[in-house]
This record gives sequence, C-alpha cells and structure tokens, in this order.
Amino acid sequence: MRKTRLGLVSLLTVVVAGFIADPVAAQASASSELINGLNGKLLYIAVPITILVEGILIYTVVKFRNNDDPSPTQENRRLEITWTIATAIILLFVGVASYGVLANENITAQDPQIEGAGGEPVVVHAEAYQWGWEMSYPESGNFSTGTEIVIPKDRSVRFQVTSRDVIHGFHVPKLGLKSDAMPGQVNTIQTVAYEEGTYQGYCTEYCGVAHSQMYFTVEVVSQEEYQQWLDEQQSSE
Ligand SMILES: [Cu+2]
Repeated sequence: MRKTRLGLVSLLTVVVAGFIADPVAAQASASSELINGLNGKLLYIAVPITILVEGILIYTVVKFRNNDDPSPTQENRRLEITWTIATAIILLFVGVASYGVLANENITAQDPQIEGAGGEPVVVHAEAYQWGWEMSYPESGNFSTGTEIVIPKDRSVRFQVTSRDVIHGFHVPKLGLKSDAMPGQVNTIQTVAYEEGTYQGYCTEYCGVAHSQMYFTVEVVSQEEYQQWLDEQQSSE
C-alpha cells in the first residue's frame, strides 16, 4: 500500500511542478506561446504515466514468465479507489489546462468588442479558393494583397477566415494559427505576433489538384513599418 501511495504522491508532484515550471522558450506569437505551453504541461503527465505503465508491463512479463498455473485476482478496493482518484485528478488537470488555452482571446476571438494588445486589432480577411488565397484588409480601405499578409508586431491581429468554394484550411505553424476555411462561414482567430520576420502559411485541407500550391506568407514588421506600408497601400488604391 505504501508503494501505491508513494506512486500517487510522486505523480501529483510532477503534475504540480508542470504547472509552476514554464518549459517553453521565447515564442513567435501569443498563440504559439499558449499552445506550446499547454503541450509542455501535458508532457509532464504523459511521460510519467508512460514510464509507469511500461514499467509495470515489463516487470509483470519478466516476473510471471514461467507461471503456468496463475491464481485468480482478488478484489482490492483500496487499489481501485486509488486509480479512480488518480485518473480523475489527471483528467481534471488536462481539462482545466486545455480550457484555459481554448477559451483564451488569442486562440478564439469571441467578443469583437474586447480590445486586444496595442489598441484596436488589425483585421485581416483571408479568403481561400481553388487554388489560392485572397487576403484583404476590410477595416483599412478593403484593399487586397493576394497571398501576402503584412501585420505589425506587439498588436492584436484578427483573422477572418473563409472560403469561396470548398473547405480549405488556414495554417501558419510558427505563429500557432490554424482554422478551417468554410464556404458561407467566417471563422475568427486572433493573435499577437512577438517576432519580426516572414512566416510561411499554407492550406491544410486537401481541396483538389493544386492544393499543394496554396501557399501564403505572413510578414511581421514593426508598428512604424506597418503604418508606412498601410499608407502606401491606401494611396495606391
Ligand atoms: Cu485548399
């Protein structure tokens, strides 16, 4: 019994340590920070459980390898209660940790009234079609930029993702952005980019013969550069 308790206590310690420790280094955006942070936390439980289960399995296989006449298992109420409680605690932890990320403003933008980082969010309309993308800026003169998105760093950006024909997928892995692009529906995702640079995006839903060419780029620039770029776009319209 002492061993079971010891196991439970060490599992709990690891879970709590996962909450406190931040295993994630600097991230390119608020979304990738949240998603990779959650992934790191879940590893704190997944790895010990894997080691525990595999350990018991190997131990059992080796210990009982010559047992031709096994005796039936007896009911062990304390053991059953222990693993029921342990499982409940683990599931609760996974649920609470996941909900904290899923409900975050930088994963799903639910309320358009909420102001993001750096004032009013930049709105980018991303429309997929067979086979390409049309990016536009509906709040800033509605000019279109083809497959190129330019956004300022340290400011909230809201992507309105939709499709002109079939189901596509909007995905920028390094920025932690992913959303289905559905015809007749607008899905909104939001983030704050922290690092300047050019990020590759592509379609993640097989949509026909030229699906693999559905690339686009997200360029993260300083707020001044963004303003300059915006002025240029608006004056050339
Ligand atoms: Cu597509």
